[in-house]
Amino acid sequence: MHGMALGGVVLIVLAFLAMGMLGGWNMPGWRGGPPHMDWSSRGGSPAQPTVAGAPVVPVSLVDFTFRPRDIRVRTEQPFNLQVTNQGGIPHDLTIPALGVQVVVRPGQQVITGLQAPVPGTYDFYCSVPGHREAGMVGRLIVE
Ligand SMILES: [Cu+2]
Repeated sequence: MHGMALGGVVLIVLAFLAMGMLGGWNMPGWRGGPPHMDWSSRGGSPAQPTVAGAPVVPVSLVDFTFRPRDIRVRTEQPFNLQVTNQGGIPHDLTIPALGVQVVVRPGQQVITGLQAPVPGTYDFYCSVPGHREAGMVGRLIVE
């Protein structure tokens, strides 16, 4: 009985989290992005659930760079990418090759669970218009 009740609460919490993310994506500021952003048609990919017990890999978004710019992870090991926006405007962390886009509002933090892909270097950037050109680029290095 208790287990079932607890499961229900967890589901409700997850549902609220999901709604919050969807709400974030529907912010008016995010509409009308450049046409080359194919994310805009479906609102981008929401953050993935965190992986219990996996290491946390922090990265900060600032105006206009990533700290650190090189993120190193080990292959065949899931991790939780903890993205914190320390800037004054919305930013995101987009890894095209992995289909990842994490949008974070100023002062907010989003943690997304990721499965480290095959070894290699995966470029990421902020897809907010002009930010990539301003230097918001980095690399996820899987070794
Ligand atoms: Cu940005």
